[in-house]
Amino acid sequence: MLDRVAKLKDYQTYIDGKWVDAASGKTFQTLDPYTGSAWANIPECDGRDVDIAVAAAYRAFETGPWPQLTPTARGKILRRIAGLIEKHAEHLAEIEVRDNGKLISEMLAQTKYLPEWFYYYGGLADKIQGAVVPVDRPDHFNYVLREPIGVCAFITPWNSPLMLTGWKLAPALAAGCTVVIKPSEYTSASLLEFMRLVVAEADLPPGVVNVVTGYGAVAGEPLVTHPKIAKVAFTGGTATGARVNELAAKTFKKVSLELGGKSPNIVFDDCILEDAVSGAISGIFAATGQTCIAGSRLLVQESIHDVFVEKLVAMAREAKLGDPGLFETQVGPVTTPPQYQKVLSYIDIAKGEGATCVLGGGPAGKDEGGGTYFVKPTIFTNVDNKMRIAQEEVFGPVLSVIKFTDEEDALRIANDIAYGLGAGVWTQSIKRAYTMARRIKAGTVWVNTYRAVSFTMPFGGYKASGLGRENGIETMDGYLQSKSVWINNGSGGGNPFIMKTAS
Ligand code: TXE
Repeated sequence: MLDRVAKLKDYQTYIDGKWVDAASGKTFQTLDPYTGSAWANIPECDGRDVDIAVAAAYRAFETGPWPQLTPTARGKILRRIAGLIEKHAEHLAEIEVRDNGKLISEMLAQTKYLPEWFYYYGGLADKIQGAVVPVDRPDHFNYVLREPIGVCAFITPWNSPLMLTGWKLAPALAAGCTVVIKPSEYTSASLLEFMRLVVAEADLPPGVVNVVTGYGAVAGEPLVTHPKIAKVAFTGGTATGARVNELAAKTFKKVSLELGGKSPNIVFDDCILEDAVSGAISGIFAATGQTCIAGSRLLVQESIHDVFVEKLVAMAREAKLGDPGLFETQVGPVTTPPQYQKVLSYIDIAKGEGATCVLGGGPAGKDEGGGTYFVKPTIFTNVDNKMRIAQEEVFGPVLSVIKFTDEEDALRIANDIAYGLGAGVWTQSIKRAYTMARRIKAGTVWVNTYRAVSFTMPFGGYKASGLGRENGIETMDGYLQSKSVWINNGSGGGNPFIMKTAS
Protein backbone atom coordinates (compact mmCIF):
# COMPACT_ATOMS: atom_id res chain seq x y z
CA MET A 1 0.00 0.00 0.00
CA LEU A 2 1.35 3.46 -0.95
CA ASP A 3 2.23 5.90 1.78
CA ARG A 4 -0.34 8.63 1.10
CA VAL A 5 0.64 11.14 3.82
CA ALA A 6 -1.35 14.37 3.90
CA LYS A 7 1.57 16.84 3.95
CA LEU A 8 2.57 18.21 0.54
CA LYS A 9 6.11 17.35 -0.52
CA ASP A 10 8.26 20.22 -1.83
CA TYR A 11 10.53 19.54 -4.77
CA GLN A 12 13.35 21.62 -6.22
CA THR A 13 14.70 21.12 -9.69
CA TYR A 14 18.21 20.06 -10.75
CA ILE A 15 20.34 22.41 -12.87
CA ASP A 16 24.14 22.43 -13.24
CA GLY A 17 24.56 19.82 -10.52
CA LYS A 18 22.63 21.86 -7.94
CA TRP A 19 19.13 21.73 -6.44
CA VAL A 20 17.37 25.02 -7.12
CA ASP A 21 13.98 26.73 -7.02
CA ALA A 22 12.51 28.20 -10.20
CA ALA A 23 13.77 31.71 -11.04
CA SER A 24 10.18 32.93 -10.62
CA GLY A 25 10.05 31.44 -7.11
CA LYS A 26 6.72 29.94 -8.17
CA THR A 27 5.57 26.34 -7.80
CA PHE A 28 2.59 24.37 -9.03
CA GLN A 29 0.86 21.36 -7.53
CA THR A 30 0.90 17.84 -8.88
CA LEU A 31 -2.10 15.53 -8.33
CA ASP A 32 -2.43 11.95 -7.21
CA PRO A 33 -4.99 10.83 -9.80
CA TYR A 34 -6.29 8.06 -7.54
CA THR A 35 -7.32 10.39 -4.71
CA GLY A 36 -7.72 13.48 -6.89
CA SER A 37 -5.71 15.47 -4.30
CA ALA A 38 -2.48 17.43 -4.68
CA TRP A 39 0.50 15.65 -3.12
CA ALA A 40 3.59 17.69 -4.10
CA ASN A 41 4.78 21.15 -5.15
CA ILE A 42 6.92 21.39 -8.29
CA PRO A 43 9.05 24.43 -9.35
CA GLU A 44 7.41 26.42 -12.14
CA CYS A 45 10.33 27.14 -14.46
CA ASP A 46 10.26 29.58 -17.37
CA GLY A 47 12.62 30.92 -20.03
CA ARG A 48 15.07 32.19 -17.41
CA ASP A 49 15.59 28.70 -15.97
CA VAL A 50 15.84 27.31 -19.49
CA ASP A 51 18.64 29.80 -20.29
CA ILE A 52 20.55 28.80 -17.16
CA ALA A 53 20.07 25.08 -17.79
CA VAL A 54 21.05 25.26 -21.48
CA ALA A 55 24.11 27.38 -20.63
CA ALA A 56 25.15 24.75 -18.07
CA ALA A 57 24.60 21.92 -20.55
CA TYR A 58 26.50 23.80 -23.27
CA ARG A 59 29.42 24.47 -20.91
CA ALA A 60 29.47 20.82 -19.88
CA PHE A 61 29.45 19.77 -23.55
CA GLU A 62 32.27 22.10 -24.62
CA THR A 63 34.57 22.19 -21.60
CA GLY A 64 35.18 20.42 -18.30
CA PRO A 65 35.53 16.71 -17.71
CA TRP A 66 32.64 15.37 -19.84
CA PRO A 67 34.12 15.85 -23.35
CA GLN A 68 37.48 14.60 -22.00
CA LEU A 69 36.06 11.28 -20.88
CA THR A 70 36.90 8.30 -23.02
CA PRO A 71 33.96 6.40 -24.51
CA THR A 72 34.83 3.50 -22.20
CA ALA A 73 34.58 5.79 -19.17
CA ARG A 74 31.20 7.06 -20.42
CA GLY A 75 30.07 3.46 -20.74
CA LYS A 76 31.04 2.84 -17.12
CA ILE A 77 28.95 5.82 -16.00
CA LEU A 78 25.94 4.44 -17.86
CA ARG A 79 26.41 1.09 -16.16
CA ARG A 80 26.63 2.88 -12.81
CA ILE A 81 23.31 4.59 -13.61
CA ALA A 82 21.83 1.16 -14.40
CA GLY A 83 22.96 -0.18 -11.02
CA LEU A 84 21.48 2.81 -9.18
CA ILE A 85 18.13 2.35 -10.94
CA GLU A 86 18.17 -1.31 -9.88
CA LYS A 87 18.84 -0.22 -6.30
CA HIS A 88 15.95 2.27 -6.26
CA ALA A 89 13.53 0.52 -8.62
CA GLU A 90 10.80 0.09 -6.01
CA HIS A 91 10.88 3.67 -4.78
CA LEU A 92 10.87 5.06 -8.33
CA ALA A 93 7.92 2.82 -9.22
CA GLU A 94 5.96 3.98 -6.17
CA ILE A 95 6.52 7.66 -6.97
CA GLU A 96 5.28 7.14 -10.49
CA VAL A 97 2.19 5.27 -9.27
CA ARG A 98 1.48 8.20 -6.97
CA ASP A 99 2.00 10.82 -9.66
CA ASN A 100 0.39 9.19 -12.68
CA GLY A 101 -1.84 6.43 -11.33
CA LYS A 102 -0.18 3.62 -13.26
CA LEU A 103 -0.42 0.20 -11.65
CA ILE A 104 2.32 -0.77 -9.21
CA SER A 105 2.60 -4.17 -10.95
CA GLU A 106 3.28 -2.50 -14.31
CA MET A 107 5.55 0.17 -12.81
CA LEU A 108 7.75 -2.34 -10.99
CA ALA A 109 8.13 -4.27 -14.23
CA GLN A 110 9.13 -1.01 -15.96
CA THR A 111 11.62 0.27 -13.38
CA LYS A 112 13.20 -3.19 -13.11
CA TYR A 113 13.59 -3.37 -16.90
CA LEU A 114 14.77 0.24 -17.33
CA PRO A 115 18.39 -0.49 -16.25
CA GLU A 116 18.78 -2.63 -19.36
CA TRP A 117 18.67 0.53 -21.52
CA PHE A 118 21.66 1.90 -19.64
CA TYR A 119 23.57 -1.40 -19.76
CA TYR A 120 22.88 -1.72 -23.50
CA TYR A 121 23.85 1.85 -24.49
CA GLY A 122 26.70 1.76 -21.93
CA GLY A 123 27.99 -1.18 -23.95
CA LEU A 124 27.59 0.75 -27.21
CA ALA A 125 29.42 3.88 -25.95
CA ASP A 126 32.85 2.57 -27.03
CA LYS A 127 31.58 0.97 -30.22
CA ILE A 128 30.71 4.20 -32.05
CA GLN A 129 32.91 3.70 -35.05
CA GLY A 130 33.58 5.94 -38.00
CA ALA A 131 35.00 4.68 -41.26
CA VAL A 132 38.05 4.86 -43.45
CA VAL A 133 36.74 5.72 -46.90
CA PRO A 134 38.54 5.20 -50.22
CA VAL A 135 38.44 8.23 -52.54
CA ASP A 136 39.79 8.35 -56.06
CA ARG A 137 43.01 10.13 -55.02
CA PRO A 138 45.89 7.85 -54.11
CA ASP A 139 47.64 10.61 -52.17
CA HIS A 140 44.67 11.13 -49.83
CA PHE A 141 43.68 9.54 -46.56
CA ASN A 142 39.96 10.01 -45.85
CA TYR A 143 38.01 9.09 -42.78
CA VAL A 144 34.68 9.82 -41.15
CA LEU A 145 34.40 10.71 -37.46
CA ARG A 146 31.16 10.19 -35.55
CA GLU A 147 30.74 13.06 -33.08
CA PRO A 148 28.06 13.85 -30.49
CA ILE A 149 25.50 16.30 -31.81
CA GLY A 150 25.58 18.64 -28.80
CA VAL A 151 23.04 19.76 -26.22
CA CYS A 152 19.78 17.82 -26.48
CA ALA A 153 16.33 18.86 -25.25
CA PHE A 154 13.96 16.11 -24.14
CA ILE A 155 10.27 16.92 -23.89
CA THR A 156 8.49 14.02 -22.23
CA PRO A 157 4.85 13.08 -21.53
CA TRP A 158 2.94 11.85 -18.50
CA ASN A 159 2.04 8.30 -19.51
CA SER A 160 5.39 6.57 -18.84
CA PRO A 161 7.59 9.42 -17.66
CA LEU A 162 10.72 7.56 -16.54
CA MET A 163 10.79 4.88 -19.19
CA LEU A 164 10.37 7.37 -22.04
CA THR A 165 13.09 9.56 -20.52
CA GLY A 166 15.40 6.55 -20.27
CA TRP A 167 14.88 5.74 -23.96
CA LYS A 168 16.37 9.14 -24.77
CA LEU A 169 18.88 9.64 -21.97
CA ALA A 170 20.80 6.38 -22.34
CA PRO A 171 21.72 6.78 -26.05
CA ALA A 172 22.33 10.54 -25.66
CA LEU A 173 24.85 10.03 -22.84
CA ALA A 174 26.45 7.10 -24.66
CA ALA A 175 26.99 9.40 -27.66
CA GLY A 176 28.60 12.07 -25.44
CA CYS A 177 25.77 14.63 -25.55
CA THR A 178 24.53 16.72 -22.65
CA VAL A 179 20.83 17.21 -21.97
CA VAL A 180 18.06 19.39 -20.59
CA ILE A 181 14.83 17.55 -19.77
CA LYS A 182 11.36 19.12 -19.57
CA PRO A 183 9.03 16.53 -18.06
CA SER A 184 5.25 16.77 -18.30
CA GLU A 185 3.74 19.23 -15.85
CA TYR A 186 1.45 16.41 -14.72
CA THR A 187 4.23 14.00 -13.75
CA SER A 188 7.54 15.64 -12.83
CA ALA A 189 8.16 13.94 -9.49
CA SER A 190 9.60 10.61 -10.65
CA LEU A 191 12.19 12.39 -12.80
CA LEU A 192 13.21 14.62 -9.86
CA GLU A 193 13.56 11.49 -7.68
CA PHE A 194 15.58 9.89 -10.49
CA MET A 195 17.90 12.93 -10.51
CA ARG A 196 18.35 12.72 -6.71
CA LEU A 197 18.85 8.96 -6.39
CA VAL A 198 20.48 8.10 -9.69
CA VAL A 199 21.99 10.97 -11.70
CA ALA A 200 23.35 12.93 -8.71
CA GLU A 201 24.96 9.73 -7.39
CA ALA A 202 26.46 8.53 -10.66
CA ASP A 203 29.49 10.89 -10.76
CA LEU A 204 28.28 12.77 -13.81
CA PRO A 205 29.96 16.17 -14.16
CA PRO A 206 27.69 19.16 -13.36
CA GLY A 207 25.56 20.32 -16.29
CA VAL A 208 25.52 17.01 -18.16
CA VAL A 209 21.90 16.30 -17.17
CA ASN A 210 19.57 19.16 -16.18
CA VAL A 211 15.84 19.40 -15.54
CA VAL A 212 13.44 22.31 -16.08
CA THR A 213 10.01 21.52 -14.69
CA GLY A 214 7.01 23.52 -15.81
CA TYR A 215 4.35 24.05 -18.44
CA GLY A 216 4.72 23.33 -22.14
CA ALA A 217 4.24 26.85 -23.47
CA VAL A 218 6.31 28.49 -20.69
CA ALA A 219 9.22 26.07 -20.16
CA GLY A 220 8.94 23.79 -23.22
CA GLU A 221 8.87 26.42 -25.99
CA PRO A 222 11.95 28.38 -24.82
CA LEU A 223 13.77 25.05 -24.76
CA VAL A 224 12.81 23.92 -28.27
CA THR A 225 13.60 27.36 -29.70
CA HIS A 226 16.87 27.88 -27.83
CA PRO A 227 19.68 28.43 -30.35
CA LYS A 228 22.17 26.30 -28.38
CA ILE A 229 19.96 23.20 -28.49
CA ALA A 230 21.11 20.90 -31.29
CA LYS A 231 18.46 18.20 -31.04
CA VAL A 232 14.94 17.87 -29.69
CA ALA A 233 13.62 14.44 -28.73
CA PHE A 234 9.88 14.70 -28.11
CA THR A 235 7.25 12.21 -26.99
CA GLY A 236 3.68 13.45 -26.74
CA GLY A 237 0.55 14.32 -28.67
CA THR A 238 0.54 14.79 -32.43
CA ALA A 239 -0.61 18.42 -32.36
CA THR A 240 2.11 19.41 -29.87
CA GLY A 241 4.66 17.39 -31.84
CA ALA A 242 3.81 19.33 -35.00
CA ARG A 243 4.26 22.63 -33.14
CA VAL A 244 7.59 21.49 -31.64
CA ASN A 245 8.80 20.40 -35.07
CA GLU A 246 7.85 23.74 -36.60
CA LEU A 247 9.54 25.75 -33.85
CA ALA A 248 12.69 23.62 -33.89
CA ALA A 249 12.99 23.91 -37.68
CA LYS A 250 13.69 27.65 -37.42
CA THR A 251 17.12 26.93 -35.96
CA PHE A 252 17.67 23.69 -37.93
CA LYS A 253 17.62 21.35 -34.98
CA LYS A 254 17.52 17.60 -35.45
CA VAL A 255 14.14 16.42 -34.25
CA SER A 256 12.77 13.04 -33.27
CA LEU A 257 9.06 12.74 -32.56
CA GLU A 258 7.20 9.85 -30.98
CA LEU A 259 3.54 10.76 -31.31
CA GLY A 260 0.06 9.33 -31.17
CA GLY A 261 -1.47 6.22 -32.65
CA LYS A 262 -4.70 4.45 -33.51
CA SER A 263 -3.29 1.01 -33.87
CA PRO A 264 -5.18 -1.85 -35.52
CA ASN A 265 -5.19 -5.12 -33.55
CA ILE A 266 -6.32 -7.65 -36.19
CA VAL A 267 -7.93 -10.95 -35.24
CA PHE A 268 -8.27 -13.62 -37.95
CA ASP A 269 -10.55 -16.63 -37.64
CA ASP A 270 -7.55 -19.00 -37.54
CA CYS A 271 -6.16 -17.47 -34.34
CA ILE A 272 -5.93 -19.12 -30.93
CA LEU A 273 -9.03 -17.47 -29.54
CA GLU A 274 -8.03 -17.24 -25.86
CA ASP A 275 -4.65 -15.70 -26.74
CA ALA A 276 -6.27 -13.15 -29.04
CA VAL A 277 -8.87 -12.16 -26.43
CA SER A 278 -6.13 -11.64 -23.86
CA GLY A 279 -4.06 -9.72 -26.46
CA ALA A 280 -7.00 -7.46 -27.26
CA ILE A 281 -7.54 -6.72 -23.55
CA SER A 282 -3.84 -6.01 -23.03
CA GLY A 283 -3.85 -3.80 -26.12
CA ILE A 284 -6.53 -1.44 -24.84
CA PHE A 285 -7.07 -1.76 -21.10
CA ALA A 286 -3.49 -2.10 -19.85
CA ALA A 287 -2.27 1.26 -18.51
CA THR A 288 -5.92 2.36 -18.71
CA GLY A 289 -5.48 2.64 -22.47
CA GLN A 290 -3.06 5.53 -22.02
CA THR A 291 -0.36 4.26 -24.33
CA CYS A 292 0.60 5.48 -27.75
CA ILE A 293 0.60 1.85 -28.96
CA ALA A 294 -2.88 1.07 -27.62
CA GLY A 295 -4.65 -1.40 -29.90
CA SER A 296 -7.65 0.88 -29.94
CA ARG A 297 -9.09 -0.41 -33.25
CA LEU A 298 -9.89 -4.09 -32.87
CA LEU A 299 -10.44 -5.55 -36.33
CA VAL A 300 -12.26 -8.89 -36.03
CA GLN A 301 -12.99 -11.25 -38.93
CA GLU A 302 -16.72 -11.46 -39.61
CA SER A 303 -16.87 -15.26 -39.23
CA ILE A 304 -15.82 -15.13 -35.53
CA HIS A 305 -16.99 -11.62 -34.68
CA ASP A 306 -19.91 -12.46 -32.38
CA VAL A 307 -18.24 -15.22 -30.42
CA PHE A 308 -15.07 -13.15 -30.06
CA VAL A 309 -16.90 -10.08 -28.80
CA GLU A 310 -18.80 -12.24 -26.30
CA LYS A 311 -15.56 -13.62 -24.84
CA LEU A 312 -13.92 -10.21 -24.89
CA VAL A 313 -16.75 -8.51 -23.04
CA ALA A 314 -16.88 -11.34 -20.49
CA MET A 315 -13.18 -10.92 -19.70
CA ALA A 316 -13.18 -7.10 -19.72
CA ARG A 317 -16.23 -7.04 -17.43
CA GLU A 318 -14.18 -8.82 -14.76
CA ALA A 319 -11.35 -6.25 -14.80
CA LYS A 320 -10.70 -5.04 -11.27
CA LEU A 321 -10.67 -1.28 -10.94
CA GLY A 322 -9.13 0.35 -7.89
CA ASP A 323 -6.09 1.69 -6.09
CA PRO A 324 -3.14 1.50 -8.52
CA GLY A 325 -0.87 0.93 -5.53
CA LEU A 326 -2.42 -2.51 -4.91
CA PHE A 327 -1.13 -5.53 -6.78
CA GLU A 328 -4.58 -6.96 -7.48
CA THR A 329 -5.77 -3.81 -9.35
CA GLN A 330 -5.99 -4.22 -13.12
CA VAL A 331 -7.32 -0.84 -14.28
CA GLY A 332 -6.35 2.42 -12.59
CA PRO A 333 -7.46 6.03 -12.99
CA VAL A 334 -7.02 8.27 -16.01
CA THR A 335 -3.92 10.34 -15.24
CA THR A 336 -4.95 13.95 -15.79
CA PRO A 337 -8.21 15.91 -15.42
CA PRO A 338 -8.19 17.12 -19.07
CA GLN A 339 -7.52 13.57 -20.26
CA TYR A 340 -10.46 12.31 -18.17
CA GLN A 341 -12.73 14.86 -19.86
CA LYS A 342 -11.33 13.95 -23.27
CA VAL A 343 -12.03 10.23 -22.78
CA LEU A 344 -15.60 10.89 -21.65
CA SER A 345 -16.20 13.23 -24.57
CA TYR A 346 -15.08 10.52 -27.03
CA ILE A 347 -17.54 8.08 -25.44
CA ASP A 348 -20.29 10.62 -26.18
CA ILE A 349 -18.97 11.12 -29.71
CA ALA A 350 -19.06 7.35 -30.36
CA LYS A 351 -22.62 7.07 -29.06
CA GLY A 352 -23.64 10.05 -31.20
CA GLU A 353 -22.05 8.42 -34.28
CA GLY A 354 -24.23 5.34 -33.82
CA ALA A 355 -21.67 2.87 -32.44
CA THR A 356 -23.12 0.28 -30.04
CA CYS A 357 -21.78 0.40 -26.48
CA VAL A 358 -21.56 -3.22 -25.28
CA LEU A 359 -19.56 -2.55 -22.12
CA GLY A 360 -18.93 0.43 -19.84
CA GLY A 361 -19.58 3.79 -21.43
CA GLY A 362 -19.03 6.31 -18.64
CA PRO A 363 -17.34 7.18 -15.35
CA ALA A 364 -16.74 4.40 -12.80
CA GLY A 365 -17.97 5.32 -9.34
CA LYS A 366 -16.61 4.28 -5.93
CA ASP A 367 -19.02 1.31 -5.71
CA GLU A 368 -17.35 -0.11 -8.86
CA GLY A 369 -13.82 0.30 -7.49
CA GLY A 370 -13.42 3.66 -9.24
CA GLY A 371 -13.63 7.23 -8.02
CA THR A 372 -12.21 10.52 -9.24
CA TYR A 373 -10.93 10.21 -12.82
CA PHE A 374 -12.00 6.58 -13.36
CA VAL A 375 -13.62 5.51 -16.63
CA LYS A 376 -15.23 2.08 -17.01
CA PRO A 377 -13.52 -0.21 -19.51
CA THR A 378 -15.61 0.56 -22.58
CA ILE A 379 -16.21 -1.45 -25.76
CA PHE A 380 -18.03 -0.22 -28.86
CA THR A 381 -19.15 -2.54 -31.66
CA ASN A 382 -20.69 -1.63 -35.03
CA VAL A 383 -17.90 0.88 -35.51
CA ASP A 384 -17.21 2.06 -39.04
CA ASN A 385 -13.59 2.95 -39.72
CA LYS A 386 -14.69 6.38 -40.96
CA MET A 387 -16.14 7.35 -37.58
CA ARG A 388 -14.19 9.75 -35.36
CA ILE A 389 -14.03 7.06 -32.65
CA ALA A 390 -12.08 4.94 -35.16
CA GLN A 391 -9.89 7.69 -36.59
CA GLU A 392 -8.88 9.84 -33.59
CA GLU A 393 -6.70 8.95 -30.62
CA VAL A 394 -8.73 8.68 -27.40
CA PHE A 395 -5.86 7.63 -25.12
CA GLY A 396 -8.09 5.87 -22.63
CA PRO A 397 -9.88 2.54 -21.96
CA VAL A 398 -12.17 2.76 -24.97
CA LEU A 399 -12.12 0.08 -27.67
CA SER A 400 -13.67 0.26 -31.15
CA VAL A 401 -14.49 -3.12 -32.71
CA ILE A 402 -14.60 -3.14 -36.51
CA LYS A 403 -15.64 -6.13 -38.67
CA PHE A 404 -13.67 -7.24 -41.72
CA THR A 405 -14.20 -9.94 -44.33
CA ASP A 406 -10.77 -11.10 -45.55
CA GLU A 407 -7.07 -10.23 -45.60
CA GLU A 408 -7.41 -7.48 -48.21
CA ASP A 409 -10.29 -5.91 -46.32
CA ALA A 410 -8.30 -6.04 -43.05
CA LEU A 411 -5.32 -4.38 -44.72
CA ARG A 412 -7.46 -1.68 -46.28
CA ILE A 413 -9.03 -0.79 -42.92
CA ALA A 414 -5.75 -1.11 -40.98
CA ASN A 415 -3.94 1.33 -43.29
CA ASP A 416 -6.85 3.76 -43.73
CA ILE A 417 -5.67 6.01 -40.90
CA ALA A 418 -3.39 9.01 -40.42
CA TYR A 419 -1.27 7.15 -37.84
CA GLY A 420 1.19 4.27 -38.14
CA LEU A 421 2.71 3.37 -34.80
CA GLY A 422 1.81 -0.24 -34.00
CA ALA A 423 -0.32 -3.14 -35.20
CA GLY A 424 -1.23 -6.60 -33.93
CA VAL A 425 -2.00 -9.69 -36.00
CA TRP A 426 -3.54 -12.84 -34.51
CA THR A 427 -3.27 -15.86 -36.82
CA GLN A 428 -1.71 -19.31 -36.97
CA SER A 429 -0.86 -18.96 -40.66
CA ILE A 430 2.78 -18.07 -41.25
CA LYS A 431 1.95 -16.90 -44.77
CA ARG A 432 -0.72 -14.53 -43.48
CA ALA A 433 1.56 -13.27 -40.67
CA TYR A 434 4.33 -12.58 -43.16
CA THR A 435 2.02 -10.79 -45.63
CA MET A 436 0.37 -8.64 -42.98
CA ALA A 437 3.70 -7.71 -41.37
CA ARG A 438 4.99 -6.62 -44.78
CA ARG A 439 1.92 -4.66 -45.88
CA ILE A 440 0.77 -2.90 -42.71
CA LYS A 441 2.10 0.65 -42.59
CA ALA A 442 3.30 0.86 -38.99
CA GLY A 443 6.62 1.10 -37.15
CA THR A 444 5.97 -2.10 -35.19
CA VAL A 445 3.92 -5.19 -36.06
CA TRP A 446 3.32 -7.78 -33.34
CA VAL A 447 2.20 -11.27 -34.40
CA ASN A 448 0.43 -13.31 -31.70
CA THR A 449 1.59 -10.86 -29.05
CA TYR A 450 0.96 -7.19 -28.29
CA ARG A 451 2.60 -4.28 -26.46
CA ALA A 452 6.07 -5.85 -26.26
CA VAL A 453 9.04 -3.46 -26.29
CA SER A 454 12.77 -3.93 -25.89
CA PHE A 455 15.88 -1.75 -25.81
CA THR A 456 17.18 -3.73 -28.79
CA MET A 457 14.21 -3.20 -31.15
CA PRO A 458 13.68 0.11 -32.99
CA PHE A 459 10.49 1.87 -31.96
CA GLY A 460 8.73 4.71 -33.75
CA GLY A 461 6.05 5.69 -36.16
CA TYR A 462 5.13 5.77 -39.81
CA LYS A 463 3.03 8.71 -41.06
CA ALA A 464 1.64 11.05 -38.36
CA SER A 465 2.99 8.82 -35.58
CA GLY A 466 6.36 10.46 -35.73
CA LEU A 467 9.86 10.93 -37.03
CA GLY A 468 12.91 8.82 -36.26
CA ARG A 469 13.30 5.76 -34.08
CA GLU A 470 14.09 5.14 -30.43
CA ASN A 471 15.77 1.99 -29.06
CA GLY A 472 18.11 -0.35 -30.88
CA ILE A 473 21.42 0.63 -32.43
CA GLU A 474 19.70 2.90 -34.98
CA THR A 475 18.73 5.53 -32.40
CA MET A 476 22.40 6.35 -31.80
CA ASP A 477 22.42 8.06 -35.22
CA GLY A 478 20.04 10.70 -33.87
CA TYR A 479 22.57 11.76 -31.25
CA LEU A 480 25.59 11.76 -33.55
CA GLN A 481 26.77 13.60 -36.62
CA SER A 482 29.41 12.68 -39.18
CA LYS A 483 32.52 14.67 -39.92
CA SER A 484 34.43 13.92 -43.13
CA VAL A 485 38.16 14.41 -42.84
CA TRP A 486 40.37 14.73 -45.97
CA ILE A 487 44.11 14.48 -45.44
CA ASN A 488 46.22 15.28 -48.46
CA ASN A 489 49.61 13.59 -48.41
CA GLY A 490 50.48 14.77 -51.91
CA SER A 491 51.13 18.16 -53.46
CA GLY A 492 48.82 21.11 -52.82
CA GLY A 493 48.99 22.16 -56.47
CA GLY A 494 46.48 22.04 -59.30
CA ASN A 495 44.03 24.52 -60.79
CA PRO A 496 42.55 26.45 -57.81
CA PHE A 497 39.50 27.50 -59.87
CA ILE A 498 38.03 24.05 -60.39
CA MET A 499 36.70 21.48 -57.96
CA LYS A 500 39.22 18.84 -56.97
CA THR A 501 38.25 15.45 -58.35
CA ALA A 502 40.14 12.28 -59.04
CA SER A 503 41.17 13.21 -62.57
O1 TXE B 1 0.26 16.06 -24.43
P1 TXE B 1 1.32 17.10 -24.95
P2 TXE B 1 -1.03 16.23 -23.51
C1 TXE B 1 -1.56 12.30 -26.76
C2 TXE B 1 -2.88 11.75 -26.22
C3 TXE B 1 -3.34 12.86 -25.33
C4 TXE B 1 -2.86 14.07 -26.10
C5 TXE B 1 -2.71 15.32 -25.28
O2 TXE B 1 -3.77 11.60 -27.28
O3 TXE B 1 -4.73 12.87 -25.17
O4 TXE B 1 -1.64 13.70 -26.64
O5 TXE B 1 -1.92 15.06 -24.12
C6 TXE B 1 4.97 19.52 -23.56
N1 TXE B 1 6.31 23.42 -26.63
N2 TXE B 1 -0.39 11.80 -26.03
O6 TXE B 1 -1.69 17.54 -23.73
O7 TXE B 1 0.81 18.50 -24.95
C7 TXE B 1 4.18 19.17 -22.33
O8 TXE B 1 4.46 20.08 -21.28
C8 TXE B 1 7.08 22.51 -26.02
C9 TXE B 1 0.34 10.73 -26.66
O9 TXE B 1 -0.66 15.91 -22.14
O10 TXE B 1 1.84 16.56 -26.22
C10 TXE B 1 4.65 17.75 -22.08
O11 TXE B 1 5.91 17.78 -21.43
N3 TXE B 1 6.59 21.54 -25.23
C11 TXE B 1 1.63 10.48 -26.04
C12 TXE B 1 4.80 17.20 -23.49
O12 TXE B 1 4.88 18.34 -24.35
C13 TXE B 1 5.25 21.48 -25.07
C14 TXE B 1 1.81 10.74 -24.61
C15 TXE B 1 3.67 16.32 -23.97
O13 TXE B 1 2.45 17.02 -23.81
C16 TXE B 1 4.40 22.41 -25.67
C17 TXE B 1 1.01 11.84 -24.11
C18 TXE B 1 4.98 23.41 -26.49
N4 TXE B 1 4.23 24.32 -27.11
C19 TXE B 1 -0.06 12.30 -24.82
N5 TXE B 1 3.14 22.11 -25.33
C20 TXE B 1 2.48 9.36 -26.55
N6 TXE B 1 3.02 9.49 -27.77
O14 TXE B 1 2.72 8.39 -25.86
C21 TXE B 1 3.19 21.02 -24.52
N7 TXE B 1 4.47 20.65 -24.36
